[in-house]
Amino acid sequence: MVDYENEVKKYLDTLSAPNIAIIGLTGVGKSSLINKIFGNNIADAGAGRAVTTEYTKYSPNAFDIIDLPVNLYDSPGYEPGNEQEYFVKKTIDFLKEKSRQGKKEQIHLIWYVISASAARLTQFDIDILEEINRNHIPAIIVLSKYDIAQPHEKEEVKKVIEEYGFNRVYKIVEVAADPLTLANGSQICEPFGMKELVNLTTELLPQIYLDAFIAAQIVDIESKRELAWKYVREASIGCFSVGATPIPLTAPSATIAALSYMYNRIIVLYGHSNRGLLLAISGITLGGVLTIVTDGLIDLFSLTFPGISILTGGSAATFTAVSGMAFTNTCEILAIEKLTGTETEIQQKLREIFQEQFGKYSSLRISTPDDLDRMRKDFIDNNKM
Ligand SMILES: Nc1nc2c(ncn2[C@@H]2O[C@H](COP(=O)(O)OP(=O)(O)OP(=O)(O)O)[C@@H](O)[C@H]2O)c(=O)[nH]1
Ligand SMILES: [Mg+2]
Repeated sequence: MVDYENEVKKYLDTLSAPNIAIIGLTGVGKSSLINKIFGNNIADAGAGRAVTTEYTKYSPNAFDIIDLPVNLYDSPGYEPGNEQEYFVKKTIDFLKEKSRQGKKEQIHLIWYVISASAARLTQFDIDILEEINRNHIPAIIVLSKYDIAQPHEKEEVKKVIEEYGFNRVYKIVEVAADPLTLANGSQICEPFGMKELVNLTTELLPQIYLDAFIAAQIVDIESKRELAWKYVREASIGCFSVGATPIPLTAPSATIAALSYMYNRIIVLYGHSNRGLLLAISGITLGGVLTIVTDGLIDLFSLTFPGISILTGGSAATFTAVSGMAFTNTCEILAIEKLTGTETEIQQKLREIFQEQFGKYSSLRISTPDDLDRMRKDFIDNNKM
């Protein structure tokens, strides 16, 4: 019996988590941005004065089912005109100290947040941005509160950014993480710019941090699906390589173990999602989900390949890909749909969802790696949410 809970945790430990610092004046919307991108209200957002007073690393929310595989550092709430030099020094010291601690600890990316409605850059912004540039730390300038900025304010802030040449060194993205609420309780527009920020971030982060970052963010489900495909593809292609271990159908636990790395990678991708898998299936851990799903796999094997007891090459690749795609779809469904009922009912629903998804692909056959690559587009497109 595979201990999935433990397997998921062990896999999480192998992921390299990027260090992202979110820097900007107090009230520009740093916490709101963090909450929108990583969900679960992990950051303290609020109107009023300096909510955050030190460079703080956000610790995972107590309600989180798995640790957030990203380390977020939020800048202290600094108000213009108030001990400016002290705060600039504090920021520079923080960045230097992190960098001194080595590659794993250094800040890998900065989201530098400026309120578009401020129509200007403060000396604090300029000093910090220049320091970041001198230290060659990748950064993105986030123009926040774009929903309430007047056209002349937007123009003004961009003009100043150009005057200092920051537009040549930094990408700029316009966002509204928490648009203004009207008297009738609705927001003046939908939040925007979050996906753009996520996409720019994936362009700037070193490769080794991408899996963790894409798993941690919750605004770009398509990028999770793209990555899930990569995991499915790698596992399936592995079945063709010379000397690949056959998947022995006769030993159920070995069968599942052979595929568990792929399942772990996929479920961790969706552990943080719009609603969070935890909200979707109350009381069941990620390991529990895996156990329920994989318990049903043996029966699905024999239905797909009647009379075969050892899978090798094409049939192993087929089974790996079909179960991997079905599992990805199941995770996506769990991430947006809340399963309700008693524990037994929830488990039953979960089994049914997986079986239905498995059925969608079970007539596919893969004989060569090319067959697999031909399936990619359908998988990515057909099931976009
Ligand atoms: N209109 C509008 N308001 C926003 C937006 N983002 C944040 N706000 C509001 O701005 C206020 C401050 O937001 P926070 O996210 O707490 O700002 P912060 O940068 O974390 O502030 P400190 O922690 O004090 O440094 C809150 O009332 C938010 O609702 C936005 O995109 N548009
Ligand atoms: Mg804050």
